[in-house]
Amino acid sequence: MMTGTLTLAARAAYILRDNSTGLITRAAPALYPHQWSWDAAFNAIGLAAVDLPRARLELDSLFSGQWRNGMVPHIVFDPAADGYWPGPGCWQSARFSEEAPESPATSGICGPPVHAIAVDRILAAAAAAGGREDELTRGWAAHLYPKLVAWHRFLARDRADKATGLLTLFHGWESGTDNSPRWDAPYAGVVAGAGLPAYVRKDTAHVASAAQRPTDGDYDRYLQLVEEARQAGFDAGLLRECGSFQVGDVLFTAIFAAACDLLAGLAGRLRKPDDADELADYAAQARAAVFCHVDEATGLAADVDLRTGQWLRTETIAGFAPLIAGRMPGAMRRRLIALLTGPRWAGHPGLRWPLPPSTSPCAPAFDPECYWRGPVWPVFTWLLTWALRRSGDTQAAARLRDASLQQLSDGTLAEYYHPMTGAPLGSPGQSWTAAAALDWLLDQE
Ligand code: 2M8
Repeated sequence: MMTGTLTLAARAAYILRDNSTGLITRAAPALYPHQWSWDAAFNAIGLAAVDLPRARLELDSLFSGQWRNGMVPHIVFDPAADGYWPGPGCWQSARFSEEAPESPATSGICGPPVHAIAVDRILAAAAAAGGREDELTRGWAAHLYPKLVAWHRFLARDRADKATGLLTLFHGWESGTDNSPRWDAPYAGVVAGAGLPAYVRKDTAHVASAAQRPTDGDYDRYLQLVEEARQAGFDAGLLRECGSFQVGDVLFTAIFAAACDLLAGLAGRLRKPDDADELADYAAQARAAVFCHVDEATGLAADVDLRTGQWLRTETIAGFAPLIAGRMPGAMRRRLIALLTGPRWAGHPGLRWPLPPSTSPCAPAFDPECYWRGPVWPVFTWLLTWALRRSGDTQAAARLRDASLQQLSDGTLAEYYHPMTGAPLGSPGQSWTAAAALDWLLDQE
């Protein structure tokens, strides 16, 4: 291992320790002082490389916020933290839904279901460590397993859209790619009502330039959707009737497919054959839905605006969803990898490093500085390397990992990066970026 590599690993481990409250890992030191659902899973993956007990604790504390209906909320709030808006007082989830726990306070929507991927990585790290840690971790996974199954059942029951098979989201935040241009058309139909309570944004105070964050108009619509969700008691049935934002998300569905495969494997090892069959069935249905939404013209998967039936064809990173779902037909896989490494994506000549930006530089909506509209997100690069390795494309995965480690070598471990200049953007010391770096650097496989 080179000294630079060791230094970066130490820096990443330091960031994860510094962002810890002792119970949870804050998604970022100031911008996001609470626990986010998919951040927690990625953080647990990074932690597994250095501290297995903390990796387990990370998911345990997240699942302490699980709702009675199985939903894992997109934020579990730290009562001691301040400085984030919209906080628990805005959501008031337990007041509007009997499904929500009184404590800890949580948001009322969910996030991408990457948790079974994290459990799989933690189990692998524990198996490599062997001995007592391995035994403890296997016991822990058996204990967490029913909660994971309840989460997956919630998604299959409440969120699978009957017409498309895609999982339905009622807020762009549920996708994790908040202001991505993939949602521009459906958001155009969200009208911020006159009765919207006055609010003060806090996020822009924590970044170098407000241009790196969503606009005030975006936030009005975000808040409008929170208001709608509260009025519907966060109930999917009601939101399907009246929600002004309803999309079938190919990336979320693909993540669900991959996570169901892994959870089915765990069910098998725990001798729960009926669960294993049920989960394998969810995986097959989700995967088929993703593959059915690959657009012949672009080769990318397209989300669907469920209120209009319109396919959303903007070239965003979510279009690579079939790679994440895995087990795609060979021709689809080859086309996607050629696209990913080609001039519309990681092979674009203007890029600082050959890494796929969140929106193609060739798309009219591309904005290299603004959040999910163009910058490179290292955690997403990690997800792609994980998927490529899973499908046996180890060389493509290694090239992305190496380029990403170059990108991270200044030690900022930022939330996202300018694709052309390589400048760090958003929050410095973002936990999931540190976690991705650690997993890449200390990977034993
Ligand atoms: C971002 O989202 C939050 C809202 O949930 C925000 O902007 O305030 C997204 O990047 C999301 O994917 C991520 O989980 C969260 C914390 O890192 O930040």
